[in-house]
Amino acid sequence: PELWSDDFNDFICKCLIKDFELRPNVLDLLQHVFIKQIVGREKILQKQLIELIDLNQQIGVIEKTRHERIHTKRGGHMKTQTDADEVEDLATLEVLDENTVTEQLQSRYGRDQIYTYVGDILIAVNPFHKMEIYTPQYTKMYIGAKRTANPPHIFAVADVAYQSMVSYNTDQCIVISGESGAGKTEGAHLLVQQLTVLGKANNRTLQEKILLVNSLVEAFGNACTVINDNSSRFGKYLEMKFTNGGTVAGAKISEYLLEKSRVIHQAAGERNFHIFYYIYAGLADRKKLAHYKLSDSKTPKYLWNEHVKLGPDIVNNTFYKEQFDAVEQCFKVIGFTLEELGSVYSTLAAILNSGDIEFSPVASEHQTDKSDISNISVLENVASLLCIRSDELQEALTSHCVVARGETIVRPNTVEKAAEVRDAMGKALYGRLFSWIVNRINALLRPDKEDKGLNIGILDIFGFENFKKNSFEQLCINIANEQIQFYFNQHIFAWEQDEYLNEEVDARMIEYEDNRPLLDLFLQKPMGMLSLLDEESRFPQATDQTLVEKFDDNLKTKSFWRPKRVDLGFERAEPGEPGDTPCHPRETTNMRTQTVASYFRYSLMDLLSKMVAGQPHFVRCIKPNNDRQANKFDREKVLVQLRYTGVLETAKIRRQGYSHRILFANFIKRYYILAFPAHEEPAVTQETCSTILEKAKLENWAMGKTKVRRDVSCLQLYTL
Ligand code: AOV
Ligand code: MG
Repeated sequence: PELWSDDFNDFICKCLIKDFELRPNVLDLLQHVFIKQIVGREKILQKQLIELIDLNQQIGVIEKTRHERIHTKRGGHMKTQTDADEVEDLATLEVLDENTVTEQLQSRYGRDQIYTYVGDILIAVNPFHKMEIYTPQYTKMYIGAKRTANPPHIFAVADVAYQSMVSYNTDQCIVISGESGAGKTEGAHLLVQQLTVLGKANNRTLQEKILLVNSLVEAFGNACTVINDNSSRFGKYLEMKFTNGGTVAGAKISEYLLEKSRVIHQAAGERNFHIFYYIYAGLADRKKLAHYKLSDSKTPKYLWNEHVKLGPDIVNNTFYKEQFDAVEQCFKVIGFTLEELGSVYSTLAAILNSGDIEFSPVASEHQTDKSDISNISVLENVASLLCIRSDELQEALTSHCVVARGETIVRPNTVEKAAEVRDAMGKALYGRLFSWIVNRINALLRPDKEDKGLNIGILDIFGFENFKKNSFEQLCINIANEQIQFYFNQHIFAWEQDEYLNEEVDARMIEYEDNRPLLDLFLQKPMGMLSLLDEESRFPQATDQTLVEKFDDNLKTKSFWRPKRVDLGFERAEPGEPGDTPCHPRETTNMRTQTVASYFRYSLMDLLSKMVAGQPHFVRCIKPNNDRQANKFDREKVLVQLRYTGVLETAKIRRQGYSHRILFANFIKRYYILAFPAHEEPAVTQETCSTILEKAKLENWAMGKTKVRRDVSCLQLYTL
C-alpha cells in the first residue's frame, strides 16, 4: 500500500499486532522508531498504535514489570521511596476520604507535583512560583503519550482533547474552574501553548498570532484586584479552530460580561484595567501624551486611586512602558493596521479625559436643577478625540429626554445626573471598544477555508470571589461559577448515572450536592431573583426596600431570608449598559430597555450552548493559600474548595465507574485483531466484544446495551 495512506496504517497495525507474543523489546523498538517517524503526519495511527500497545501491556501478554516501565518511560520522573504511598490519580486511592485526599494533594504539592488526576479530571494546585515544567522538552514529552507514561500535567489534558478531536471527529471543550487567583488564566495559556504545537500550524505566523491573542485581550480585560494582580474581569471562551486533519487553522474568542464599572471606579486596593496604565506610561515615554490630550503632571481621575497611592508614579513606571510596547506588538502581529491602533489609543484617551469633565449647577430663576460643564476645554478634548461635535456631546451630558404620551420632552440633568451620564459614557465606550477589538481579532484569525473543521474551546472565566463589599458584579460572577459547577455535576454525576441506567449496567449511585435549587433561586423565570429584580426595576417608584419586600413575598426557599437591617445596594441598569436603546444623540428614560440582569442571563445561556456542543474535559484549579505564597498549603482552605467542587465524590464515582466506554463497532474495529485473524471482519455484536475481552484476559468490564465499558480499577494495572 501507498506510504502513509489509510491502507498502509491498517496494514502496519495488523502486522505489528498480528502476533502479540512479539518480544517486548521488539515492540518497544517498533513503537519508538515508528512513532518517531509518524509524529506530525499520522496522529491517528500513532494513537491507535499506543492504544494497542497499552492493551497488550495491560493484559500481561508482554511480560515486563511495572518497575521497568517506569524506568524506561519516565526518565527524570522516576518515583522515589519517600512517595511510595502517593498516587497520581485520586480515584485509585484505597481509602477515599477528605483527609486522605487532602494529604495526598499536600504531600504532592510539597514536592512541587502540582497536578493530580481524579480519573479523567485534572486538579491543579497553584504553585505561586515559576516552574520549569512547561519547556519544549515537556511539550514533546506529552505529545501522543499515554497518560500513565508521564506525571499528571495540563499538557496531557491538551493532548487528550486534541487526540479525541482527531480520532473521533468531534469538537472538544476544556472547562477550567476555580476561585479567583487559583490559576485558571495561566492554565488557559498553557493549554493554548500546547495545542498550537499539537496542531502544527503550517505557517508560523498563525501559530504566533494565536499565542498572542490571550495576552492582548487580557491587557484590556484584566486588572489588579485585592485577590489577584492579574484578575480576569470578563469571561473568555477561546475556540481554537482546526482542519479535519488536525492542523490549526484559526481562532475565535467570545467575551462575556466585562466588568465595565471598573473603568470609572475601583475599590480600595484595586486598579483600573491594565491597558489604561500601560498607555498612560507608554505615551509619556514616547512624548505623545499631548497628542492624546493628556498631561503627565495631572493624572486622569479614573487612574488616580488614593488607596494605593497611585498617581504621578504611573508615567515613570518602566514595567507599564514595556507592557505598552508589548501590547502594541501583539496588535501588529495579529494584523491590526496603524490607523486602527490610532483609533484604539484615541478612544482610550477620550475615556481617560472624559473622567475629568466636571459639572456645576446653573442657578436660574426658574430652574435650579440644571447643570453646566465647568471645564469646557476638557469636553472639547474628548469631542475631538472621538471625532464628534462638542456642542452635541455637551447636550448629551447635560440633558435627557422623556417620552410621555408619544411626545419627546427634553429635560435638563442635575449635576449628579450629568456625572452619572458621563461615567456611563466611559463604561459604554470601553465596553464597545473591547468588543470591537475582540471582533477584529476574530476577523483576522478566521480560518481561510469556510469548511466546518473542528474546534477545541477553552473556557476561562472570572473565578468565584467574595470581597468585604460585594456588588452586583460579584453576584453575576458567582452565579456564572455556580452554573459551571452545575454543568460539571451534570456531566460527572447526573448524566453518568443516567447512562448506567440506560445501558443497564450495575453501578452504585453516588450522592452529590446538587446546586440546582440555588441556580433556580437566581435564574428561574418568572420567580427567580433576577427576574424579580427586573420586574421591580420597571416601576419608577421602586426602591431597595420595595425590592426586599418583593423578594420576601415571592421567594419561598430556605436559601433566602430577609435581612434584619436593609442594607442592599442593587441599582437599576444605568444608561449605556448593554441593550440600551438611546434616543438620538440623547438618552430617554424608557424603562423597556434590556437590563444588566437579563443581558447576563442571555450571555450565560449563550456560553453554555457553546460549551455543551463539545466533549468536555475538566481542569479544577485549587488555591493553596490566600497570601499568594509559594510552598504554603493551607489545609483548611484547600478542604473548603475540595468540598464545594465535589472532588471527593468525583473520585468516588470515577473509582467505581467505567471511565472508558466504547461503542461496539469502534471497539471491534480497534481490537478485533487480538482475537481474530487480521483478514477477518467479525460481526458487530456483544458476543464478538466478549470474545475479544476474554481472549485478552481483561477483567473489570461490563457489557452495556450499546457500549463496552472498562472499569477504572483495571486501569490500576498500569496506573502508578
Ligand atoms: P485565575 O485566573 O484563576 O484568577 P491566574 O491564572 O490569574 O488566576 O493565577 C493567579 C496567579 O497565580 C498568576 O498570576 C501566577 O502568579 C500564579 N500562577 C497560577 N498558575 C501558575 C502556574 N501554573 N505556575 C506558576 N504560577 C502560577 V481570576 O482571573 O482572579 O478568577 O478573576
Ligand atoms: Mg483569570
